Amino acid sequence: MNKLYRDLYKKIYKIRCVEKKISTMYKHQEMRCPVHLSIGQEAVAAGVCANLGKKDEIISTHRSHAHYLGKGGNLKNMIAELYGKDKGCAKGLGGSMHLQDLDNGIFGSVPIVGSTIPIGVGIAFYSKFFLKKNNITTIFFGEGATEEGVFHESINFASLHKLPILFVCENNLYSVYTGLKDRQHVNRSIKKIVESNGIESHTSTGNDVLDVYSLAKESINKIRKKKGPIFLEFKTYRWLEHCGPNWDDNLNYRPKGELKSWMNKCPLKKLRGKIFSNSKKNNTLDKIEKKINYEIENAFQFAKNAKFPKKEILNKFIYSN
Ligand SMILES: Cc1ncc(C[n+]2csc(CCOP(=O)(O)OP(=O)(O)O)c2C)c(N)n1
Ligand SMILES: [Mg+2]
Repeated sequence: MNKLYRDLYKKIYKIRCVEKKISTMYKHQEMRCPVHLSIGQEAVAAGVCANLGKKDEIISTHRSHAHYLGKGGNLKNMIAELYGKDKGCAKGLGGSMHLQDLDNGIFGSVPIVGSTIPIGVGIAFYSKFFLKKNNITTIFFGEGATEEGVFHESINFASLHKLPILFVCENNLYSVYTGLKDRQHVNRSIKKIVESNGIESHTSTGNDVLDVYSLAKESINKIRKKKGPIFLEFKTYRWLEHCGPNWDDNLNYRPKGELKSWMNKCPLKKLRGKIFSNSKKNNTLDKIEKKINYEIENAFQFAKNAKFPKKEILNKFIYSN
């Protein structure tokens, strides 16, 4: 099987299965942090991160599992974080919305909507002008964050200083329960807004990982040639509730049939379809899946067996005493 297909399949399958497992295990009430699952949106994280090197940095939001895993974050430490254990990637003090793994270029995630955008711009500024590194910073955010003032200040600054940033907006049509039409003028185009700041911008479908991969590859190559920031908007859709492990189609905030039509565009099924039309060797996928399933089981065991942090560290990682 084509190596690219195999790598992308590994990423998408892993993200999907980790989140499905979180959704099942959450009901046992041992993970006590809120969880924002991105089942249905995996292709964006997988396709973008497949183009990034270990030292390229990413920064993410409340919905960060896919970005963390796509970028190669340590799975055991992620699950331990969700269980609030001392082996967690934020020492068990942060939970699902505070994932980080500096060894793999995962600077962090923060749940304040829009807040990570200027932080990402700061990382890129420091990297370009002080460290003089040739790496790029990818900032993931939802379309809701583009309604925050800080987004507009950040893109202006990034453009002015030609910073090596890939802005990735996952437009899943909703901010909590409020759809786009109740939040934005019908003619509002995020792409045009960003373009008007002098930044090359593209809008694309976000459920075909090969499309995401190609657009991200082309954009990242341009950024590496020091041409400044690029903005990508991917149209995608979250299947489960905004926050929590359940389906919420009974709440009626989505038009009838909308969820089903997006489930028909499942990123995992789409990629499987492409792999099978190009190769008959299904046993390669079976092997990949087995290995990942085993890794996930191990990570949950690791998290459950780990200890809770000691009380003494509670005040240790804050700015003021
Ligand atoms: C500044 C701020 N306002 C409101 C919230 C509450 N909140 C948490 S997630 C969210 C929705 C954000 O929507 P979007 O950026 O589209 O991301 P999505 O949840 O769709 O991935 C909101 C309003 C918050 N965390 N921070
Ligand atoms: Mg959204």
